Amino acid sequence: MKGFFTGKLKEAGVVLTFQDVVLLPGLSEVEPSQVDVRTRVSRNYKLNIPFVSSPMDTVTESEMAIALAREGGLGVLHRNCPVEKQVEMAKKVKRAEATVIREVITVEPGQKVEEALRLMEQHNISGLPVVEGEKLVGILTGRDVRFARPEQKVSEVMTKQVITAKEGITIEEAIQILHAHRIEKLPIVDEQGKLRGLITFKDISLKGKYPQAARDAQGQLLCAAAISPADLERAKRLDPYVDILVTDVAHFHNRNMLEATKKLVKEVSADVVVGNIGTYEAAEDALQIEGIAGFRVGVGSGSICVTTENLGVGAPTLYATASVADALKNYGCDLPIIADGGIRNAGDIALALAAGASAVMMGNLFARCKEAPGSLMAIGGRYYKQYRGMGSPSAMAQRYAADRYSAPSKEIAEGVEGWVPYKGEVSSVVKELVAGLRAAMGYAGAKNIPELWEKAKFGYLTQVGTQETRPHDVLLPSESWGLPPYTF
Ligand code: CPR
Repeated sequence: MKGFFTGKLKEAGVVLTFQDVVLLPGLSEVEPSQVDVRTRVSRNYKLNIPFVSSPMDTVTESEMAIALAREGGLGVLHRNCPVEKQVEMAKKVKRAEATVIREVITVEPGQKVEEALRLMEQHNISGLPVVEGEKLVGILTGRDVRFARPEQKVSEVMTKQVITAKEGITIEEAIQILHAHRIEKLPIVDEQGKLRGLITFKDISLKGKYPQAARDAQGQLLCAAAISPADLERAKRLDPYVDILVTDVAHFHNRNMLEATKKLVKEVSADVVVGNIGTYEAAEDALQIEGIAGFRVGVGSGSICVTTENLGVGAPTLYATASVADALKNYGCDLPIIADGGIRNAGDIALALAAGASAVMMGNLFARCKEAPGSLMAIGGRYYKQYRGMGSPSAMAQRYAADRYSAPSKEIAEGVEGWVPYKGEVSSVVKELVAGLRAAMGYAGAKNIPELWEKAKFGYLTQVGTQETRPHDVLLPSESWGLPPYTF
């Protein structure tokens, strides 16, 4: 008998999305507050919360990356800008809080006080080491410049007797010196008196303020940046300043992308996370690239995405995660998966993790935050932030990310641009999502993410059943009283 699944359609499998399934409750031996949400985001890096922000120009620049890393997550700096700007953003993240700052901003003794003041303001710092070549010859503090005239030379007002330390000093020793001399900055110098780094009181005190932060081995905040596999130059320029490079192409399962990444991985020292991919076969092919450090998965689920609507193509994030996890298991590979696109709340995060992801990437939920670069706007008495897809006409007009989408699709928008409700600081959004995730993992009986992979059981909802899983048969105060959304 001929039916719907005839001919080529016989091969059509069911492609499940977040809204199609539930996590079934399981025997729990932990309270939600005890659930451990720490994870691995790439081969060599761990996070304290499984959240990554999307590389989009209305989501992640330095401010978001700093705020999210302080909470224990990771920001991926967008690439819709010249490489210089992206490198500057990465440096800013690394400088935000370091035990020892390596990229020290300095002045020369012959420069004018006004130039030094400008540098201090531009980088939001309160003092500058003074160097002749690489040799430390003084330090210019807030106290030194307070009564100085702008046209004076730095050498006339700087403090010449600088308290310094040698390489290898511990934090505790540094605190003692800073305290004993009532100073805020401690330059690190080598045998020849050359400046090698800087320890500041501000950074040390911030470390205590954000104990949850995701940090590298030097105590600096973790930082990732988006690249195109075809732009080796950009990757190499970013490599010294970031821990992770994330390929940022809508369809990574493409011969050119695979070949270009093979070369790229050999040329950089950062972890390279590849994506986006959405199928078992794509994971198999990506696994042929030696040295990759993780996968970014999901095609067409993003909240600003019209790829599926306009082109009829997609591998929804939940399906993509489960497919790639399956491939990695069968190939005995334990690299992390980042589930990317379509996450609306803590429930979707729990589902993505349960399907095999180690972390989730979110654009929409983080675009709502104060730290996102999008503009803030009041509409009808409420605040909203701008949020746009990287394949939206306006983002593509900015040129740099246009190669995220293939040549013909540049004429077809693959994304939209709009507004999302303003939610305040990243810290409060993260707090709410973590609380929800812990509760969901508690229901599933999992005390950590690897246990969730093992224990999670999914249930499939019918379309009619989905209605029952939402509030129903009640008039909600947020709905228009004139038009009740549900019939009684
Ligand atoms: P949401 O969190 O908004 O649902 O999804 C964000 C993800 O959408 C991004 O991390 C990226 O993978 C994807 N994305 C960004 N711009 C896009 C366009 Cl124009 N089209 C399709 N996907 C896009």
